[in-house]
Amino acid sequence: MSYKLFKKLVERSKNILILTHKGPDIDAFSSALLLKISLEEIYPKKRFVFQTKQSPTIRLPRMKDIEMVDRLDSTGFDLIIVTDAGDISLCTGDEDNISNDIQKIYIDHHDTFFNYVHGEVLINNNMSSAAEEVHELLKSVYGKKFKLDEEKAELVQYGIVADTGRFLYDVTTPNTHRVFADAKEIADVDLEDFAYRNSKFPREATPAIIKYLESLIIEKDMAYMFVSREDLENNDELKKGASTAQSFLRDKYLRFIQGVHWGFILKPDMNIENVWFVSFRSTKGYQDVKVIAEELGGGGHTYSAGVQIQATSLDEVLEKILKVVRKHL
Ligand SMILES: [Mn+2]
Repeated sequence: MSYKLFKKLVERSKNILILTHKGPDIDAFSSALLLKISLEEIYPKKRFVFQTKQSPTIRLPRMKDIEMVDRLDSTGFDLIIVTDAGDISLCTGDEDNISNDIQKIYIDHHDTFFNYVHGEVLINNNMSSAAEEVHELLKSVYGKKFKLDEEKAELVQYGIVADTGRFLYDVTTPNTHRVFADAKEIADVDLEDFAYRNSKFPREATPAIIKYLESLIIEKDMAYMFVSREDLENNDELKKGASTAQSFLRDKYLRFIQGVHWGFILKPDMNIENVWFVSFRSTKGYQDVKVIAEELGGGGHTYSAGVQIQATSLDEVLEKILKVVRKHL
């Protein structure tokens, strides 16, 4: 199966490029770094390069192993391994130079599946995190040759803790705890400190947070917030802070209002005209937002789902969403 194919493909390659998704989160960095430093130990004669265009927002072990680039470039590589994403389109933009002809392996854990063409390998056992996927892959393929040291053990824990919300989310399985326990035995990560550092956001996001909050509308037990494309286009400060504001309010505000259990938050795609990102969040025992996202053409999980919608104006996109949402109110 794909574990065997992974080994075969790595063994016949000399120059291996490791990539992860755009706007990498902690699990993306942790899984890619874990893979890179482990494979380097197992194959000292091969070259492994991990390219990204952004650096982590918190300090991670072996961060110096990240090659920061302005554009991703696969020239000179004979294999690409992607972690925490199931398709190259999630990793690259127009400025990048990634060849279609190079063999690709995806190590992912998300529910979204793509169409795989000849020469593309997918490893996805739907685990808690890409870090857990990489750990299980390496352990299974390389046995004792894959050894957790302090740095690797920390990366495993950071990836798992970040993607399970400190084991709160349903993606946590008994195996997640086993992998975590093995890593914790080698290096003890301070979870409280990590969670605190990981939930920091830049103060520059404040104007965008205010803008979003001004838009807040509550209907029954559902709340939503939005900003218009014009708001962001005409104000650089808002434009810069919009993504952070959106994720902060989505995860820490929306469904914590008394009487509210679910809702959505809307953000225009500033790269593609007429495209909007909608993120839904819900609470156990209340609305299944996956159903709503699917009805709109998107997908996700019961309590966390999303969709991209095409619409020429804020009014139009809100109308499209609310038409579906109100059926469930
Ligand atoms: Mn992940």
